Amino acid sequence: MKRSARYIIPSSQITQESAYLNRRSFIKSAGLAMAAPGMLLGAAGEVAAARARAVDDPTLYADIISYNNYYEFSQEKTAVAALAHDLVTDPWSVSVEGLVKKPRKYDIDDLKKSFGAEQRIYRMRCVEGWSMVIPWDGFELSRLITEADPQSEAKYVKFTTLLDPKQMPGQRKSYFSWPYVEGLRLDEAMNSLTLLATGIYGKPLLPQNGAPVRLVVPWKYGFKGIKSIVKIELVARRPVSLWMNTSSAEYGFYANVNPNVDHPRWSQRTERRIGDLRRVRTMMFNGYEKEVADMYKGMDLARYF
Ligand SMILES: Nc1nc2c(c(=O)[nH]1)N[C@H]1C(S)=C(S)[C@@H](COP(=O)(O)O)O[C@H]1N2
Ligand SMILES: [Mo]
Repeated sequence: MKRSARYIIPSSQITQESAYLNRRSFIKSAGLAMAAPGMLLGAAGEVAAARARAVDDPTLYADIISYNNYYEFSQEKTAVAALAHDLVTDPWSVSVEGLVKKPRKYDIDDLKKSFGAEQRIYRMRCVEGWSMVIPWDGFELSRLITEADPQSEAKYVKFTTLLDPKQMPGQRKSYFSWPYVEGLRLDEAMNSLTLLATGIYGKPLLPQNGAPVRLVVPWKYGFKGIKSIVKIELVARRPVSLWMNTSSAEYGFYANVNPNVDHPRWSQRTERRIGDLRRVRTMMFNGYEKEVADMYKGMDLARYF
């Protein structure tokens, strides 16, 4: 697996286990053991090491695959994995269409083969106030869009999840306007942080995480990360997402992580990292301000929420 150095959170390692071991050897080799003598020995040392763990260490794989938002299956996070277990993700195709010169329908295996995968460790902040740090495997969406060769009128990208009420029990309820739809401005879609993910921790995506391919936009609230994508369309007009349709006063098109703009029903100042007890401060653009703030220059972020 290729690893790209640029967007890896500096303090993070691949697994919790190796993170722990690496830190021990780092502490030893850097001669820091004197500063924290308890860290290298015994139960007290384990506790101290756990405390020293940076807040940006990756979330345990077990948590990433068992605590999910995927309303097509259930609104109960811990019920999703079992209900999604048998989702058929192969054969699967993703069509790239709309205002492009080279529309194409990719078979999922072709898509993976053509674009490969690199690892990117990103924070994910759900609009509900919890977060994870996920080591994704995927590729930059910009490469797929470039391949499709957008026409000049293309200004937005619209994404659509599989519609299949037979497999997706949540879609048999009409409370939401299925299928799940999301959208990005074309420049957001072309930003090098934006990924199409096909794996986590080096393993193929599981259905509960959006197999076989899902969107990852780390500076936006998690709901923008649409799962199990079947269609990517270049369009001229701003798409209306499922969440905008459901409650336009609560969920806007942009959904940029912003601790200064409250959700109408709760504050967005802090978040709870799954696996940690205490809440931490939520960062502007989820900590990716340097990479993305330019795209929103001059915009009133409370209005375009
Ligand atoms: N199709 C679809 N995509 C979806 C959702 C959903 O219900 N349906 N939930 C979103 C929300 S609210 C979040 S926080 C993330 C959760 O991703 P995860 O379960 O892989 O952590 O997926 C997003 N993508
Ligand atoms: Mo979410």
